[in-house]
Amino acid sequence: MTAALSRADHAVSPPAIEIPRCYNAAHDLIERNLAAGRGAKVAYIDDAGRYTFADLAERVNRAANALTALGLGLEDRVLLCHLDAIDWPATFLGAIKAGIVPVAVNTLLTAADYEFMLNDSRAKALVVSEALWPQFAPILERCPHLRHVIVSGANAQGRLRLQDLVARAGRSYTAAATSCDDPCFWLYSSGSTGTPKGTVHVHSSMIYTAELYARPVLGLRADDLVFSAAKLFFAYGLGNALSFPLAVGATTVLMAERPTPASVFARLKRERPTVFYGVPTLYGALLAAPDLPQRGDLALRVCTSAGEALPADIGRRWTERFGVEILDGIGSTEMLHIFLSNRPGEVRYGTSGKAVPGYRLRIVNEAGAEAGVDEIGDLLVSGPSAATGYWNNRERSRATFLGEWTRTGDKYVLDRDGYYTYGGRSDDMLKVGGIYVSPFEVEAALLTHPEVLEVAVIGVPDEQQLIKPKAYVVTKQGVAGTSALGEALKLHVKERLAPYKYPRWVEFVPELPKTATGKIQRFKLRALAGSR
Ligand code: 3UK
Repeated sequence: MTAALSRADHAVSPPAIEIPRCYNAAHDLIERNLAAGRGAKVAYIDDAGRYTFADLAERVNRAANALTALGLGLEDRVLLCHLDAIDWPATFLGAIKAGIVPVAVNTLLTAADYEFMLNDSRAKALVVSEALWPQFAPILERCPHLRHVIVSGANAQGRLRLQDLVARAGRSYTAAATSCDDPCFWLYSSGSTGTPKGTVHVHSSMIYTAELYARPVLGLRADDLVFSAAKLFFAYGLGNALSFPLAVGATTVLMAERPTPASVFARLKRERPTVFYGVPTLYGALLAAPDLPQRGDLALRVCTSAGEALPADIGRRWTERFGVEILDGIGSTEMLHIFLSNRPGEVRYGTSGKAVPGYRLRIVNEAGAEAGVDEIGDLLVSGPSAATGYWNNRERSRATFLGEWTRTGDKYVLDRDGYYTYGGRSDDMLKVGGIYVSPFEVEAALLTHPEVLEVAVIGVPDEQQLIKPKAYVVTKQGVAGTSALGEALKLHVKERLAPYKYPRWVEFVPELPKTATGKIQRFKLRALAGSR
C-alpha cells in the first residue's frame, strides 16, 4: 500500500508518483518509516517528550482501536480540535488508518463556529484538548449527531478521557482497505459570505504534496529537523509538520503555545531545527524582537513563508541576519499545500516564484482570455492534490472546482522570467497573519454594538506592508467617535469572534461612500487608506 517514487524519478520533472488503487494514507506515512528501519528514530518532539517512529506507530494503532471500539467506522467524521502535541498526529492518523475521516479545526475559534462545524460535518465524535473545552461545553447539547465527546488532558471534565481510551486499546491495527480516492480528512475554509466550507481531501492528497513540493522544492530529507510555527490544523502546518516529515522520515518539533518571538526563538535555539516554516507576520515580529539570536545560535538551512505575501523587505532582512533564504510560496486549503514557490538559490523576494513541477497554472484576464506577460488576471491551478469539493455546498463547489482547474481567488502577474507576483484577492477576503478573515463577519460583529450605525471593514497595510483589518465607523446620532469608543469596539469584536479578527484601527467618519443603490464603495475606502 506504500506509495513509491518510480525508478527514474530524480531524472524526470515533475516526479512520477505511483499511488496504488488500494491506498491508506496513514498506513503509508507510518509503514514507510518502519520499513526503512527508522523505528528507533525520533519522529516527534513535543512540550512533554520525545516519541520514536515506533512509538508513533503504536499510538496511531491505539487511537484507531479506540475510535473503532466507540462504534465509529468508514466515512464517519470525528472533529479534532487539539493543540499541537503528539496526540494530534496520533489521533489524526489513527482515524485515517481506520477509514474514519478526521475534521481538523482551528483551535482559535468561538463556540458558535464549532457548533456550526459539528452540525455541518455531522461528526459522531469530538476529540478536544482540555484547554479548549470551554468553547465546546455550552454547545454540545445542540449537536444532535455527536455521540462521543473525548477530552485530551489531565481532567476530562466528566467526559471520556483520551489517554484512558488509548491505554485500554490494542496496540496493533490493520489499516482499513481504503482507496486512494476515498475521503481522508477535511479542513474548513472560510469564505467571504456565509459559513465555512468543509474541504474534502482524499487519501492520495498528502503524499502528492510531499513528493511534488517538500522533497524536490524544499529539498526535505530524513536528516532534517523541522519546526512549523503554523499549527497542524492549518493546511500549511499539516504539510509542514506531518505529511512532509513523515513522508521523508524527518523529525518534527511540535509546540502547543501561541507562536511569539519568545516561544519560537526558544525552540530555534534549543532544538536547532534545520527547517523553519512561518507566516510573514511572524517573520516581521521575529525580526523586530529585542533579543534577536545570533546566526550561530541557530542551525537553519532553509525557511518557508506562506499564508499571505511575504514583503520583500522582511525576506531580505531575514537573509541578511541569519544567512538563510525564506522561500515564499502560495498554497491553499483547496490545493492542500504549496503549488507556486520560490526555490533555494533562485529566490526573488517580492514574488511567489515559479510553478511547482506537477502543478499547472493559468492566469485569465478580465476578457476571459489567457493573460499576457505582465498582465494581471485571475490565477487558476491544476494539480493532483486538489480537494474533491466542499461538503454539502454545491454552489461554492461549482464556483471553485472547475474540472481539472481550481480557482484560487487570487490576482497574479507573470513576468518575462517566469516569476509570478501576487496582486491581491479577487474577493473581499483578507489574510491576517496568514489566516482568512471575512470583513463582513467583522462588520456584522461591530453592528451589534449599540452605538454603531454603519460600518465598513477593509484590509489596510501596516508599517511592515502586511494587511490588517481596519474599520470605518459611523456612530449613531449624538454619539462622539472618541478613542475610548474605538478601543471599546475592538474589545467588542474580540469578545464575539476569534480574537485575531479584531480591527487593528477604528476610524470614525461622518458617512460611508455609497453607490446610488446604497452599496458601500470599498474601493473608495481603500484609496483613502492608501493615500496616507
Ligand atoms: C493566500 C498567499 C500570497 C492566497 C496555505 C500554504 O494559506 C494557505 O491556505 P488558505 O486556504 O489560504 C489560501 C489563500 O491565502 N496566500 C497563501 N499563501 C500566499 N498569498 N502569497 C503567498 N505566499 O490568497 C490563497 O488563495 O488559508 C498556504 C500551504 C497550505 C495552505 N493551505
